[in-house]
Amino acid sequence: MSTFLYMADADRGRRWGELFRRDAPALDFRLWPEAGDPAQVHYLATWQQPEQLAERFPNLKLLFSTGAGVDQFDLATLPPSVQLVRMVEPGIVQGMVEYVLHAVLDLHRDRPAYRRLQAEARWQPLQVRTAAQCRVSVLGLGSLGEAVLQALRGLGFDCAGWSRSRRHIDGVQCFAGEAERADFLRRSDILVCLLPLTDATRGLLDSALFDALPRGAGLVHVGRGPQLVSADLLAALDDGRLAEAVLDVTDPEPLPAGDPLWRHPRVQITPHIASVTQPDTAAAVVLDNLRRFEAGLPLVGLVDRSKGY
Ligand code: NDP
Ligand code: OXD
Repeated sequence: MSTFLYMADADRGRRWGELFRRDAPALDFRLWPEAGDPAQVHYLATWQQPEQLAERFPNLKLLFSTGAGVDQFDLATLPPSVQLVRMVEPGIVQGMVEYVLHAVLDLHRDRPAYRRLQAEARWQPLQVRTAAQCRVSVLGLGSLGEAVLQALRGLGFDCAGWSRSRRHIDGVQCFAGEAERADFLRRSDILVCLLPLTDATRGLLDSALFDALPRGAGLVHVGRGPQLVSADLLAALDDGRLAEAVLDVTDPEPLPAGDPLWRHPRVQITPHIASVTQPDTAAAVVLDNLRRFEAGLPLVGLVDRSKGY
């Protein structure tokens, strides 16, 4: 009998267990540390790559990330026989859509400025613009970026997206690759980062990128902390190149109490909660992937090791 080992948050894991026992009773679902016979562990779901994975689980076939990102895995040390699958499930998509819509609307409707005005008991209307007058741009057109753009488009924002390869999304101006990056940035009143962390995206949100945005742009960063050069962000906020920043991810995490980002009046921080995998929808997607694997069909969310995401 194959074992499916769940090695992440125990509360959510218990719910995965109920669903697996109900929908895949032939599978031996186990919650870490009750791993059973390690040689029977064919499937593993985890957020962090366990040390000595190959030695501990010599017959592992599929490794599921319990998150959408896989930068926490060391792809070089994963045996070639193990396929890595990231989380592509409706619950995590919905959470991200909610977070980004909230952040974009907050910036678009000048809520940070009104909070500052209220703190001074000042009644001062600012110019009201409609969504159609606000150009929102998303870095990354994957499962999350595309869903976010469709929701923003539904609210009437003027939308664009940027990816490595050419994508087509109805009603969204799609840009691709380095050659089109400057044009993309130039039309970004609010820039949302939803890129995976790779060598190519580390440090991408830096002074040069902020220079390429319209003066006074807003930033919503929900990708990964190391994509942002914090000192460059603080400088851009201080000299007015950027107006506001909403950061859900930082480097390091947790952000140390003394970090100047915490106290900057134009920075809003949340502790990497933009979106979280939801057990019910995630378990259904993983079970479907197991059936696909058995049938030799392509897996949903299979990581391309050559690209790193
Ligand atoms: P996907 O892998 O589905 O999509 C990634 C997108 O980024 C693709 O469009 C890809 O281009 C593009 N991309 C990657 N590298 C580059 C590059 N160098 N230049 C231009 N475009 C690039 O990822 P998801 O949408 O599922 O998730 C995105 C990220 O969101 C995750 O990796 C994670 O870091 C973050 N995340 C954050 C959460 C939070 O709570 N803050 C929660 C969940 C995820 P192409 O289409 O050409 O391949
Ligand atoms: C994820 C995350 O990648 O939580 O799912 O950031």
